[in-house]
Amino acid sequence: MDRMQQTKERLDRAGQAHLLVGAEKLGAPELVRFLNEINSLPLEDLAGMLAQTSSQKSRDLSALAPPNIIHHNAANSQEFREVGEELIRRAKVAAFTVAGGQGTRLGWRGPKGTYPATVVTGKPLFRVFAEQLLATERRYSVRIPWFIMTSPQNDADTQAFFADNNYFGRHKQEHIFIPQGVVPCTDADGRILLSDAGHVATNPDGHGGAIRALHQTGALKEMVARGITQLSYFQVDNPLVRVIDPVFIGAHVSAKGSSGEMSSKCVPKRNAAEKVGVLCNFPTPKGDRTTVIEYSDLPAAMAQQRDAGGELAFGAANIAVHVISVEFAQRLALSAEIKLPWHRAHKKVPCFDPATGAHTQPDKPNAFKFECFIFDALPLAQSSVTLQTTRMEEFAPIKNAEGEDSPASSHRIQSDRNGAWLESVGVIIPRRTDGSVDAKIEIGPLAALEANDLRNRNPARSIRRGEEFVM
Ligand code: UD2
Repeated sequence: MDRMQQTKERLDRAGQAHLLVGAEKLGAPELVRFLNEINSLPLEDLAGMLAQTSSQKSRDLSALAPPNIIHHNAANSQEFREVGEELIRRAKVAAFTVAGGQGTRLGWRGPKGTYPATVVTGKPLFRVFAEQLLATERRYSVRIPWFIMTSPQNDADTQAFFADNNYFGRHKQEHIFIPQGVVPCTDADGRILLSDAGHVATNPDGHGGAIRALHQTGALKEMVARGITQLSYFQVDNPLVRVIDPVFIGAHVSAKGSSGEMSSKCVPKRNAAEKVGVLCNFPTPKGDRTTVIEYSDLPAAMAQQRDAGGELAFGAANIAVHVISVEFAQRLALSAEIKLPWHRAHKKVPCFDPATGAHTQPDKPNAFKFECFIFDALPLAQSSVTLQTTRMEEFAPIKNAEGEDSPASSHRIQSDRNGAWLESVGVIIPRRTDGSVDAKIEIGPLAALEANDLRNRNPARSIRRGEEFVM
């Protein structure tokens, strides 16, 4: 049977026969490409994805409780640090960045990791992370592999950016790019949409697609072969993330009962309305588990609920920084029973009607996009730690062009953090009446990975109001 016939039958079975309407008008190479594209899609899963996502809103949240949070203090930090450092030194830890998102809110045309993020010199996000890795490699005399999840849309541009920048001075072979999968966008009836003649409208399958991508690209096998046991997972949008944090890694492997399978960092929510997921605890027959409730799913009454101390009861913001054990990732990837759930969002997706040849630029949502979220793996983890940190130290994401979580807000937090680090070694820092730092201060990872690293550098001086300062 030829490829066309095979595809037709598969589409018929999946109720998607409309995709081939007008396909006879495509040239031979376009048709081959189109058939390959269709055949690479998870067509058989679509009905299940639709059914599962239509019943999602009925999730019962009444048993949720605030999470058990570990707070840093001098004693446990040192203990965790020693455990984490030992693993880093023994080359057991890899970095893992999810960078396959479309970055539409920021309006940046290239991959988000190429965005100039730092306060004075405008270092791209990827450089900030690479320099942290380089500094960590030097400190522990080790090589740290960096797995970077891209999407089919931005993989080539991402890889070219690393090559053009000579891998930021790190060994080329320590960069492993893994393109994530895509899923088709559908209309309200579950019919797959075309973006153009011979092109299916698709989107990357969410950061939860990381587990599939790690497995299908052979990255998990490679980790096992290299003896890596822990993945330090972070999003591409946060220039203050600690790429490899020995304290967090140590806390994760010291989880009660057994070594942690998947752990998280959190910061206190800015206010009840902040658009972040919150970490929660919920009881299961197997004991308490951790979960993340996305802001859009948290009822307003719960979002505003206060505890006895007046703090938000559900106020542990998920900053999307995790340590994931390789063994757990393997279990998720290989088990037929455990699958991350799909979520769907109603979005505006430009599309093409092969019957009329018309392109539509919708002005209201016309399509469903499907995604999996990595934090849905948390409830599947048998052991998990939630470590609280502060927004100023570790969370200044760049998501929107303006307002909250924008380059401007990120710059303010970066200067506040860097100012506080310098103050801790005696530098005089100008502050506004609201306490924020009144200067633009940048400290590169090669100068300091944390405040303590400034002790030997003796930057003894003061910074003037409005000054741009880089080290
Ligand atoms: C995410 C969390 C939110 C909060 C916040 C913290 C979700 C759904 N929500 O919000 O709860 O914790 O982060 O900063 O995650 N990505 C891919 N492939 C994809 C989609 C996304 O690699 O298919 C990456 C993307 O490049 C980015 C990260 O995942 O690094 C976050 O994606 P997002 O912008 O969709 O999530 P956001 O910021 O709405």
